[in-house]
Amino acid sequence: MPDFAPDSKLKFTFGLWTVGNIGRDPFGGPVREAISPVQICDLLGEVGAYGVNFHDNDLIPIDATAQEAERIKKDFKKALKDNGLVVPMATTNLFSDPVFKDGAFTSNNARVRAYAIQKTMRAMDLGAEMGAKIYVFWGGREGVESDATKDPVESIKRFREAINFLCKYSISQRYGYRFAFEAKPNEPRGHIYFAVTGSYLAFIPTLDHPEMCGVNPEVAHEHMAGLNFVHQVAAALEAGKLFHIDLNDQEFGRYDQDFRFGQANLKHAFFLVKLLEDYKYNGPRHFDAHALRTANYDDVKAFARGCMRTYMILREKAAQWNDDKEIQSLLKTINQDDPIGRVTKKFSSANAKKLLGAPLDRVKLAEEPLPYERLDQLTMEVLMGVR
Ligand code: DIG
Ligand code: MN
Ligand code: MN
Repeated sequence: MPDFAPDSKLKFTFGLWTVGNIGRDPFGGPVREAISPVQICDLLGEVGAYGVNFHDNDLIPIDATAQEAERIKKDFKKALKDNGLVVPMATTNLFSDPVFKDGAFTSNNARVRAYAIQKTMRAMDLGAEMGAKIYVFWGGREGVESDATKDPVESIKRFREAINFLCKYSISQRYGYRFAFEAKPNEPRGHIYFAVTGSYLAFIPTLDHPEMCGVNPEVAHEHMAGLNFVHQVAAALEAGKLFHIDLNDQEFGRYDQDFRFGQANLKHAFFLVKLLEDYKYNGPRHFDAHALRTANYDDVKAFARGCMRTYMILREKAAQWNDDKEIQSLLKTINQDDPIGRVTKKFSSANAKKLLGAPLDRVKLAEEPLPYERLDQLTMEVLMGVR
C-alpha cells in the first residue's frame, strides 16, 4: 500500500489564512490563538506542503509601520527557506477593511475604487518580492444586497477598468503575473458579481490583456451555486484558462463551509482529481479550506494532512479506474466511433450531402446499450476499495 505522502510535483499549497484560521464564525468568536506567519510556515513545513499563499494583510497588518513590515518580511523569507516552502500565489484583501463595505473595484465611490487599485498594486509588489507568479482576484465585496444601489452594467465596466490598469502595472513592473479570477455567488454580499467561473470565462476576452488572465475556480463556491464543479473546471481547462484552483469541500445548499478536501462529496472529489490528473494540470493545488471550529492545532495539522492525503489517495483511485479492464471495456461499448461521425469535423457541400443522405435509423440508435448502472457501480466499488 503506498504511503500517500504529499508529492511536491503536485504543488500542494495552503494560504496563511487557512491553517491560520482561528475559528471565528458569525455566531462565535475565536477558538484558537492566532499564530504568526512564521509559525504557519513551520506548521506547513511539518505537514509537507509545497508552498504557502497570502493576502497582503495576512502577512503585513494593514496598519503596520514600514519598520514592522520590513521585519515581518525578513522573518517570513527566513521561514520559507527553513521550511523549503515557495509562494506560488498572492492576492489582496479587498474585503475585510470597512472601507470596502460596499465593494472595492465596483464601489460607488471613485476614491474607494482608486484606493482598492492602489492597495492591489502594493500587494502585487509584495507578492512579486516573495516570488509569486499567480495573482488571484476574489471580489468578495463586489456586489449588492439591493440592485437599487448599483448599476450591474456599470459595475462590470468598473471591474474591467481596474483589471486593465493592473494588467498594465504588472507588465510595466515586469512581474510576469498571470491573473486568476475567483468567482463566488454570494457571501459576504447578498449577490456577488461574476457569480460563477463561467462568468469570468465570458469576461476575460473583453479585457485589454486576456492572454494573462485566467480563472481560479473553488469547489465550495460552485457548489453554493448548485453546479457540478468538475464541469466548471473542465470548461476552464478546455479554454486554457485554468491558472490556479482552490480545493476544499462543501455541502450543497449551505453557507461557504471551506471543508477539508473530499470531506463532504467524495465522488465529486474523485472525478475532479481524475480530471486534473488525466489532463496533466500543472498548476498549484491550493487548499483554500480551514479546520472545523472544534479543532485544536493538532487537529489543524490533521486537517492539512487530510487535504493532501485524500488527494493522493484519489489520484491512486483514478489510475486504478483508468487501468480497470472491465471499466475500459464498458467505455469502448459506450463510445461508438463511425466514419459518419467524422463528416461533421469540417463543413463542405460534399460532407453536407453525405450527412443528409446518411441512413441514420433513430429507432435502432435508441436501442444501443448504455450500461451506465454497471459502469457507475464499478466506479463506486473502486472508490469503496473492493476492486
Ligand atoms: C475565498 O475563497 C478567497 C479568498 O480566501 C482569497 O482571496 C482567495 C484565494 O484563494 N479565495
Ligand atoms: Mn470559500
Ligand atoms: Mn478561495
